[in-house]
Amino acid sequence: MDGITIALSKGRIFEETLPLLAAAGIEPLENPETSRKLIIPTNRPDVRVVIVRATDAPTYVQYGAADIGVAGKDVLIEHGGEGLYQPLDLKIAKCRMMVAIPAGFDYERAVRQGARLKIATKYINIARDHFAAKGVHVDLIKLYGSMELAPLAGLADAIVDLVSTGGTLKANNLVAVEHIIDISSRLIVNQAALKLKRERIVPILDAIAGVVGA
Ligand code: PRT
Ligand code: MG
Repeated sequence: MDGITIALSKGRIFEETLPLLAAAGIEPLENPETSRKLIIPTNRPDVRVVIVRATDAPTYVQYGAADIGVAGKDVLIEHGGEGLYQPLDLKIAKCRMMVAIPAGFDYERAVRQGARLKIATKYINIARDHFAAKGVHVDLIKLYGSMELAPLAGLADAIVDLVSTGGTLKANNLVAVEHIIDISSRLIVNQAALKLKRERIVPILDAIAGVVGA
């Protein structure tokens, strides 16, 4: 496609990216929460938005199926960032990657005693690096969602997950014991598209940089 394709996920990333696109003069013509369309036209005939799963945004941009996208730092670390230019921290969809345990589990003591811990997470790479740096032996159990359930159901001793308000941990009687990394979403750009469609992409990047204060 000769125009510009922007990959966004539904929910918080779409909502929080809207004002940034508006600053670049781009307005999607439909709301993905109510429309079932996966390709959404915008007020600019040469710009369209494709709706992808949050974890798939880097893949679409890496292979050039989208020129630009938005992805959480969590998703980018797990993906590896190959083929992606990451010019801007958009400072949206902010949260923290944490280790959490069931209330009452003496995590510090287990770590001190060199226990081998079972950790359930969607973020295998982040969790592996974190526990390796601490010298803690872990068995990582890959999950695709509802990590909070794992310690309650006896699947794991602890989880590595994102926390924003802390409400989900609290509702499930879990407590955060370690902060791994602060997370926000970044703009990602296909490196070849940036060269080939420079005169169209750079003004969009500049307008967004202007509103995020970069
Ligand atoms: O939901 P789905 O399975 O479709 O995909 P997804 O979870 O990957 O997408 P989405 O839209 O939920 O998240 C997109 C991005 O938003 C993530 O990649 C993060 O970078 C960012 N983000 C910011 C969050 C949160 N805050 C967040 N709180 N992503 C997930 N959560 C979840 C968290 O996993 C936990 O289950 O919300 C729950 C905790 O929230 P609190 O407010 O109760 O602490
Ligand atoms: Mg989600």
